[in-house]
Amino acid sequence: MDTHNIYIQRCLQLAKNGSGTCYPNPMVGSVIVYNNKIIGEGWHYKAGKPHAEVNAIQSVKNQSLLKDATIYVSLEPCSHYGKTPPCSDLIIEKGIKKVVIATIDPFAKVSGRGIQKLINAGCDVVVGVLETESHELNKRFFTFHTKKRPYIILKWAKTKDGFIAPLNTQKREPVWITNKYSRQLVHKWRAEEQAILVGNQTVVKDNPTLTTRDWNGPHPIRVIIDRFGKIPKASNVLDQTTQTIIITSEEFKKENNKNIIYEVIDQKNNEVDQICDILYRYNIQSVIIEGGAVTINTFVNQKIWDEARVFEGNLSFGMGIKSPVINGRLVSERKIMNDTLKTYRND
Ligand code: AOF
Ligand code: ZN
Repeated sequence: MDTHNIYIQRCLQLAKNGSGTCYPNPMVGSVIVYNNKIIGEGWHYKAGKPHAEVNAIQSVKNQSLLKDATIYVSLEPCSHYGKTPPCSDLIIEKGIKKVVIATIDPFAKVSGRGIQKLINAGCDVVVGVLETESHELNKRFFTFHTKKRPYIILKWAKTKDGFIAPLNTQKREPVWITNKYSRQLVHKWRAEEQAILVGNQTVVKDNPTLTTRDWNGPHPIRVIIDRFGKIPKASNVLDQTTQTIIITSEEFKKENNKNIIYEVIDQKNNEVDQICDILYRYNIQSVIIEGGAVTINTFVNQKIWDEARVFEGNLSFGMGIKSPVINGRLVSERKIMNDTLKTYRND
């Protein structure tokens, strides 16, 4: 393996220490190498706290070595005064002359400016080492900043005979297709994303809570598409226990109250675009869409999704609502007891 790859690999590994704490900032790691030895390491732990490069530089005991060292970082060093001062200034000030970067920062205030500052100061800059891996690590952050919409994960469960739900269930509770282990995994997934979105029919038929009650993690923001004011007042999603956004039409908009906000879309413009714009406005970097068929198909038909996680349970319905069909790249397949989980990417 190329030495640059080895050190960037280490940056990516360090970056993951910020998982779950550094949001909405990306996970970033940095190492400082002198004479083929790592003399300093750091990562970005929390938004508002020092960036990876600052921590790596501070960790070097003999600061006089810095001027002959190389700094590796998994994201372009920043050039702006955000919650912290620019990392590219610090690198220049410390006299570090070689900088190896995995990828450009997609954040508009930085994007290329950090690299330009370093080059202008006479640094030798290499960009693009393990770029794909670095994008993958921060797939939500990159999608949010480059596509101006959240990273979209579609999730559904289908029966052996290809149905997502039975026809006309009268009861206001879900019919479980998958086993309890798969269902717990979904709660873990919910804790990993910033928002969870469903359509009104899922709320009407299943009365879901859309929380992470089977997992120890934060609840995502609930987003309900209810253009025609169909969801009953007593729905669990209206219990005000966690932040909820109801996307509706002007005529069905209600007064906002504790934890429930109404957002309006119109009939004239594209529905998916309007939903994405609202989520972007709330700085939601990722959303898991859990149904139902109509909502998932709306995103699938417009090809606006990034990842699909599809369970196949052991049950058959004989008839029912057909599972969505996607045209994506199968990236993994595994068993969860008697369920099969397939993951697809839309790239
Ligand atoms: C870096 N190194 O470790 C990270 C960077 O509000 P601030 O000051 O924390 O800046 C946040 C932005 O800085 C964030 O959106 C992203 O563009 C960049 N993150 N940059 O040089 C780091 N985490
Ligand atoms: Zn920075």
